[in-house]
Amino acid sequence: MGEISSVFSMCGMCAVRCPIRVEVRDGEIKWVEGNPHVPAIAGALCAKGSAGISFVNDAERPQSPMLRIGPRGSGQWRKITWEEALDHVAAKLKEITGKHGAKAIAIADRGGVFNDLTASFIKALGSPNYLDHDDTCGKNVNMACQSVFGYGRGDLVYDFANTRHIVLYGRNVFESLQVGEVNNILDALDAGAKLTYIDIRATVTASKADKFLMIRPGTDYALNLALIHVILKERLYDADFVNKWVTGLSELESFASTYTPEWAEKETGIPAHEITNLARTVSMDRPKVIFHGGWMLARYTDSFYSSRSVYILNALVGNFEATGGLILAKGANDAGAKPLRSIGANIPNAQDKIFDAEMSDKPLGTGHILNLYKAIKTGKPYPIKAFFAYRYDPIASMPDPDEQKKILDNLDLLISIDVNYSQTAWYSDLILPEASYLERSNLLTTLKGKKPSFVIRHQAIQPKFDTKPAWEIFTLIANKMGAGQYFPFKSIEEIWNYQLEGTGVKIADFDEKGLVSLTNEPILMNRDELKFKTPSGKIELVSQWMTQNAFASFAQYASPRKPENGHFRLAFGRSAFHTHAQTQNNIYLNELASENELWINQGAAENLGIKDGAMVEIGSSGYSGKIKAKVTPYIHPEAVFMLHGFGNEIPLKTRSFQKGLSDTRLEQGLLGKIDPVGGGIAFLECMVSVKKA
Ligand SMILES: Nc1nc2c(c(=O)[nH]1)N[C@H]1C(S)=C(S)[C@@H](COP(=O)(O)OP(=O)(O)OC[C@H]3O[C@@H](n4cnc5c(=O)[nH]c(N)nc54)[C@H](O)[C@@H]3O)O[C@H]1N2
Ligand SMILES: Nc1nc2c(c(=O)[nH]1)N[C@H]1C(S)=C(S)[C@@H](COP(=O)(O)OP(=O)(O)OC[C@H]3O[C@@H](n4cnc5c(=O)[nH]c(N)nc54)[C@H](O)[C@@H]3O)O[C@H]1N2
Ligand code: SF4
Ligand SMILES: [Mo]
Repeated sequence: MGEISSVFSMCGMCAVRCPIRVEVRDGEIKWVEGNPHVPAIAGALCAKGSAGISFVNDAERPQSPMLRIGPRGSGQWRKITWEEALDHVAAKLKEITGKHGAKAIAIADRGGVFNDLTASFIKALGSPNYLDHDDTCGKNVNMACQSVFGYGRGDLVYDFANTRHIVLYGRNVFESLQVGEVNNILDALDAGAKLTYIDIRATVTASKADKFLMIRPGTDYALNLALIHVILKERLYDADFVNKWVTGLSELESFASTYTPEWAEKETGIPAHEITNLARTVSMDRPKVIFHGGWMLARYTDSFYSSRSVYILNALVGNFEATGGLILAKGANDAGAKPLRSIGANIPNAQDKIFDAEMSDKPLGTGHILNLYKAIKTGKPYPIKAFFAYRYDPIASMPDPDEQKKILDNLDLLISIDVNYSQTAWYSDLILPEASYLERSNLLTTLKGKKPSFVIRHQAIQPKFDTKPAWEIFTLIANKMGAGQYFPFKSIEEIWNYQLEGTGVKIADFDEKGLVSLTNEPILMNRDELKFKTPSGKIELVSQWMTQNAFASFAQYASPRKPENGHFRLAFGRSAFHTHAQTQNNIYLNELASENELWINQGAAENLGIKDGAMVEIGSSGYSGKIKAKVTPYIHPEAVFMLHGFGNEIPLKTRSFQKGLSDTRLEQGLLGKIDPVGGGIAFLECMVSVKKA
């Protein structure tokens, strides 16, 4: 038996990418744990991270390039070599660009710290059409944050470890989890911080909260308007901070004047005294207070404004760049270091504009996935004929899969680059299988935060199957397409050296800990010299950016629709055991949670004669399916809830095939329903019928 070697890398079982340490012997993974050198991780992994070894060894994932030989979605494939696959891609792309130009190619990925590769690749092909998945995740929150602070959601980090009061709106931190964040929050709670949790149902996070407030679905905006009302009326805000850094306070004051706690009680179901009390309690702890709007506020048609109200509350308690508050994530420049060089640094920008640059009725920003679908469907403003879904599964992550497939049928080429048979891969013309995260290296990246560092995902073992890392797949395609000068790399080490040029850091510097810290001390701006990326350089309660785009900065509250009798609003979310729709087939995780069930309020269930554990039929215009009921007092009577990602329709994934029910199938007719300002998809505007099966 050979020696055990230790490799530092990054987990890939979800998009959090926790730093890990991997033990390898004789080319096999023997052990994976959280990187012990990272204090917030300290060796810890979640269940999904621990199941990573079984993912690597799982044969129920694509093992070589696969070319579709039957109709789309038929599951008829031919295994081909990489050479054949690349020739096929190049031939098809050349045919398409010959007719329609390079702009007929689009690529979408899940976004995140490695997207320099994807964005540079599409630029090298001469197309402006790169987009990420954010319209299905945090887009409204992101846009709301930008409108207030000028910074995006991802530019700010939460200093949980040092805070005094955490207010979470459906941010289920202990199940929809990030290991480091969980540890920091637990430490803060041990040190006496308070946790207020607002959700339509009692989650694990609710069970750890000092105060759980069950809210009527879709009414968080009403709650926040009342909190703002009390904070302004009682002058509870941080006057020094606000006077110095916030503009538009008097406009906010007159806007919020009628939104009293008593009014909000009728909307939200949360007693007025609880609202007043929350406003007063957080004010005593400011600025060490965090209002976290999570992602789930971002699922209704007014979510931009409810998210905006969360950031306004953060501004009023003056927590920006304060210990225990919201901190601007610092990068290499802030640490006085040279940033990693972008792969695309020397690639000229495409001459054409992105597909929705000039579309009318557009939400803030560009690169909206539903606008891409519009272009694919109508050929306007110009035809999009080739689409790469890289690390992205739109068919599983957006409403109404059948409607999506009809739109995608307008493409001449649909390629999925994935580690799984995703729903989108299954409908593609070609699957290019990426090596799993333990079998490959990635580009280096910067972990921004109070203490920025460069981090590495380092290959631990050789690929088990005929798969390749993304950097190599994109390099090979670029070469076949005559754009090889922009991707001249022969190995990942060449890429790393290119990225590190001028930084003074060497590849070997990552060996000891898996990361290279760029500072010893946390970097905080002087609170007297703050900078905001808004046009005025201040926190803008009345946003110039929104005004320029013809959107109001404050929107009157509109009460969400109440479901009819026997109907409920369909809510969804995650468990600690699964990542979206991608892990249900994992041997271990499947054992932990193999099906989803329908949470339904006890009183509502009694009215319908539904018993706990009995099968129920859930229906939604023309589609219906059955799962078990979980009857509980701990969910609001207007809503039912199920875990996302179940109801797999791909027979090759035998463990999860047809287990549980898919929430996206129930979201009939919702493709196209968005928040008109932020652009996020309004998944929760979905009403379903429920009856005994
Ligand atoms: N284990 C695990 N962790 C994950 C992920 C994963 O797939 N698995 N995914 C990651 C990603 S991409 C994301 S975006 C995050 C998501 O993180 P979160 O947004 O924290 O988690 P979710 O589970 O999606 O849903 C949160 C909650 O919103 C509640 N909710 C629904 N409607 C309302 C409402 O009107 N008001 C309020 N206040 N609450 C409401 C739901 O009941 C649910 O409990 O999780 C991340 N972490
Ligand atoms: N109905 C409903 N819809 C939802 C949600 C919901 O809860 N309910 N959640 C929403 C949210 S918050 C999000 S973030 C999105 C998530 O949906 P997506 O944005 O599609 O993201 P993921 O499902 O995390 O991953 C996409 C694909 O990446 C693949 N993948 C994973 N690791 C790798 C890798 O290393 N390399 C490559 N090439 N591929 C990899 C996975 O197999 C998967 O097919 O869905 C959104 N849509
Ligand atoms: S949260 Fe869990 S699955 Fe996600 S990266 Fe961290 S250890 Fe891996
Ligand atoms: Mo997400």
